[in-house]
Amino acid sequence: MTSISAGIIGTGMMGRVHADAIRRSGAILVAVAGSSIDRATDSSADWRFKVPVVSVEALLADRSIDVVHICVPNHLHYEYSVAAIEAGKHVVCEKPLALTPEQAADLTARAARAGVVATIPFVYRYHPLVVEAHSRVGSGDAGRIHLVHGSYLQDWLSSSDDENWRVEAQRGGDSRAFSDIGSHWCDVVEWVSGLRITEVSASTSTVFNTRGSVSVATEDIASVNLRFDNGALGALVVSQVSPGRKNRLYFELSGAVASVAFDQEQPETMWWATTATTTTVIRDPRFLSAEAAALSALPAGHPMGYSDCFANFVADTYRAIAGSTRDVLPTFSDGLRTARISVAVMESARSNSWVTVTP
Ligand code: SOE
Repeated sequence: MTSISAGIIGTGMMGRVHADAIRRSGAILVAVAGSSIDRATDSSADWRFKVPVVSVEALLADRSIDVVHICVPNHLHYEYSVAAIEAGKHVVCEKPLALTPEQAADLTARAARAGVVATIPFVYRYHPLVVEAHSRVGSGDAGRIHLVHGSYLQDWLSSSDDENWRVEAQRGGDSRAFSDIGSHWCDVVEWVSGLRITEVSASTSTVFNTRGSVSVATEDIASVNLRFDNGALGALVVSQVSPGRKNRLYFELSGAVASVAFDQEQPETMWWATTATTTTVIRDPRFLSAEAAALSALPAGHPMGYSDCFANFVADTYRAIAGSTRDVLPTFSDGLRTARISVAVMESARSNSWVTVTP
């Protein structure tokens, strides 16, 4: 996989995460670009390795670059993705794919027309035990799923002093907490269960109307009831103001035969239970499905985590560029899917009613 050359636009926290994953995949990180060369040089200085800093235009014009990773604030995702696709690049674009479902649909169509690989980092699919849950539920081991519930809680915006571009609707989009992290939860539960969310009934709350000097209209909390296409019910709580919860994505599925639960912050174990038995499944590749074992780069007892699932995702994107695509890979159409769910959630909160998610 060493023949792939990558460039990154964006030098914030996610730019750094992508840079690590690119290097771990064995690809060459050719250059990085940011909103200004000076700022990009400053912010990439702590990446622990030197990457040439260039302008966005120069990065897109560089014929040696096969794939562009877009890690800039949300309002720039559409513009840079269009430019990268027009430049003939494969694209990895951070989520949310765009600020509206219309833009997300347009990007999905453009990528398909151009025949480029276009992926979105719904990386939690790549925890080996999430793949194990997917494979057990997909084989029918849990029986028909009738309940899906959980939460995604963070605390990095718990104080009114906590500021970030994500809180501003202009740069982050109309939905913040749901779009930023609720989208991950919906993606992972739809993937694991094989079900589709058909309707949502949501309430949202903005705990701090101002943060520092910024006035905030985007939601800190979303509480969402769900209906799935097989008749299953669900419930999701999303919050970025839950002290002590750092990045806790938790889901639990109950089926006719078994239940399964996973906590992103404890990714070395998964809970699997029937009415007669309760099991803590350990990430030991010797006892997992072939698909889950394949993502388990380390033996049991050598903890894997967030950066490993991110590296698995980037390596899989590059495998697709090299011609072999696997079912797990989240593409722009998955970004479009979650954009449609986000819009339904926001509409439901506004109208105080159940809203159908565009299929
Ligand atoms: C910030 O909320 C953030 O970095 C998200 O943007 C990521 O997608 C999530 O994985 C961790 O939290």
